[in-house]
Amino acid sequence: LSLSLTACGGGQQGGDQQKQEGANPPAAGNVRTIRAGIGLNDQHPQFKGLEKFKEIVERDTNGSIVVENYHSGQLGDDRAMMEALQLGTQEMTCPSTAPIANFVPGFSVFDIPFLFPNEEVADQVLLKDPVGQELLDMLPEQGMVGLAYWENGFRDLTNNKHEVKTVADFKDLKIRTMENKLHLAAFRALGANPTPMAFSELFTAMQQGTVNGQENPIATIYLQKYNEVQKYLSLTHHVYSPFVLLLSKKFWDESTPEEQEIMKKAAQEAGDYERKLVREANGEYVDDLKAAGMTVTEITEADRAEMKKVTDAVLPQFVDTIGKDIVDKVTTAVENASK
Ligand code: TK8
Repeated sequence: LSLSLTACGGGQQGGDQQKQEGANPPAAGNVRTIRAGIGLNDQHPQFKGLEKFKEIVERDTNGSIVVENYHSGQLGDDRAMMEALQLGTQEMTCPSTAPIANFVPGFSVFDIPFLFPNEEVADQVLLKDPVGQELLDMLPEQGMVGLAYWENGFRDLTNNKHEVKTVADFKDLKIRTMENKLHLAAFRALGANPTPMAFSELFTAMQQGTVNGQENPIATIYLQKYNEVQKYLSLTHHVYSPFVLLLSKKFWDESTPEEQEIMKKAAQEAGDYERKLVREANGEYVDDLKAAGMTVTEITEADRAEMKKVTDAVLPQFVDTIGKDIVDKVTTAVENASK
């Protein structure tokens, strides 16, 4: 077996005695399983990222940690899965930061509309500025460990009533938002009639007309086939949603320092891969959505500035909850990265 592992593991480890010893398979009783669940389906880059994470972790721990991936809300919605992580009855999930803010309010800093001008600035703030790690460090207190930032992406608006170009067009749209107070307040300020709802209920809600609009990145809109129930797509890019790959603190604490290191590195590497796939997908699918019959509307810079002015007005009431310190650090990091 040691021979075949060497053969699969690549030649570069060939003469390394240390590594070969490490390649002994763990005793059967020591194998621990990470059950990872997400709300998106298995076509989404996020699921492919989880498959990459599985590949790396199983390889580098020589199978002492096994990863089982579940999609489409098979293990529950974002809130239920995070609660299961806290209880230690599920090991991994990868929600947007918006629902994480119900557990660690600081994450709501990323719910500030029109905060990031582009993906490069998002990368700089999340992956390079210390404030990204500072926020992840608040998770263990809530029974979760943040292994890495992944990407959901810039969110765009769809609806089934009329084209949305300007602030005035939001009026009376029944928009599903994530379960997040800042998102609710922002859409209310824009004149819409927002309803918070779990992602797993969204498709049916649009189909049945409980809501007539929603907002998510292009990859989600296309891969979840929202074009079947939504006619209008507006490229608002109103919020950038990071994902955080979360592990239950229980599983983390039961892991050796070597395993922790492997999981952390795998989370980052799989995240780089996922981010690349998401960006390709978000670029690619607008034309496919047009071809599928959606009306795609660009937002002018002037109209986007008008939207920002409206949503900026709700921010003061959230600063204390998020933490002024975090808001200042993130906005400064955005300014520096935008120079
Ligand atoms: C999937 C969600 C989704 C998010 C949402 O579980 O709820 O709209 O954007 O990607 O995390």
